[in-house]
Amino acid sequence: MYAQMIKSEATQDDPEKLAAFQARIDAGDTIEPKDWMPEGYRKTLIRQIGQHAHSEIVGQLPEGNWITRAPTLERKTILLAKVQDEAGHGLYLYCAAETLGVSRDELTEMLLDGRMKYSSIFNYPTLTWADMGAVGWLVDGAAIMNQVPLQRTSYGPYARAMVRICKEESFHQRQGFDIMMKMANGTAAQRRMAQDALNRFWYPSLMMFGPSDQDSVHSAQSMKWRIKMNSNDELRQKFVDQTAPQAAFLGLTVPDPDLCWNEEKGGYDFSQPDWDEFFDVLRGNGPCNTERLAEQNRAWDEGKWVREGLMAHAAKKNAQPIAAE
Ligand code: BYC
Repeated sequence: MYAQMIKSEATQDDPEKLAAFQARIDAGDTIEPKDWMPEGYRKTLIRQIGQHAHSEIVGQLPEGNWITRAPTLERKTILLAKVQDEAGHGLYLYCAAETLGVSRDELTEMLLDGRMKYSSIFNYPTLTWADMGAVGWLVDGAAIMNQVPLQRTSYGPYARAMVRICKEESFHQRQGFDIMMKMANGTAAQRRMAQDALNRFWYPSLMMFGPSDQDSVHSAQSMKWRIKMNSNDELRQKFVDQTAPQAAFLGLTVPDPDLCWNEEKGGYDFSQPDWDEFFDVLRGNGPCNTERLAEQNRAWDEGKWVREGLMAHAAKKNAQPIAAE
């Protein structure tokens, strides 16, 4: 739907303005909210930043699931802080999207009624404590791989939000790897849990980078506008190259019999995820889609009185005459 809208509106832009805009992008300029921009550029940013913000918010659910069951007080406080960080990332990103003329409420409503997406990864359940390790190590690891280049994206508010997010995500990845180290070097039962978590999260993590380049609808235009800095397959390859040696260091086996170092290309060969499963999850048929959206809707409905109270308070305050000095 967005793709269609973007295409039709992009053609309505003045060709001279479009050429000048593209020249700015090609010269490495940063685009700021009040600058002229093609309607397609604005809409693509709203889609991508909004989807990213929603991912941060929905991403709190699988980890929030383990806050009350973390094995030690230290692990509990660290996990609590991580989940709070994700909420913060959502806020930075919603603020960046708001500079494009869409309100946070509008974005939230589009998430809640299914018009906007969030990352496929969060439709998978977190079944054991080892999953907290796998999520930090693999999911945050994949997020960083995608987000570090986005610090140089062409839209200023998005690039600046990404700088702060990346700093925090790096810490998240380390805490996940730390949990995996503890489990992988623990008892036989802990090692089994660590391996099981890797088995379940490996392919869903590869899916986070989006469909293969040949099936990616938006990559070509987004890369031309520097909204995306790399293609989906490029980032997936970098992720596998970084993560496979880490799995070996943990003494765990990546659940891919075809994974092997290819000297000639200077990277690993690996099996692709099941793309039918990926598109099915996007259509709403993943293991947790219904549960995640129901939870977001419940939180939104239950928070209504708070939002209304705050708005009424703000309106009353603004209506008060300013006291004379
Ligand atoms: N999940 O043309 P394509 C995180 C959709 S988590 C769901 O390649 P694009 C976190 C795509 O939207 C990470 N949908 O699209 C970590 C499009 O559908 P629409 C969040 C996906 O946009 C730990 C269609 O498939 N990060 O931060 O060029 C804890 C065709 O794809 C997915 C970001 O969002 C997917 N995995 O590339 C908490 C980073 N992949 O919209 C939180 C910013 C594809 O036409 N986003 N689709 O209906 C991006 O870099 C890009 O949007 C993507 C997709 C690489 C994800």
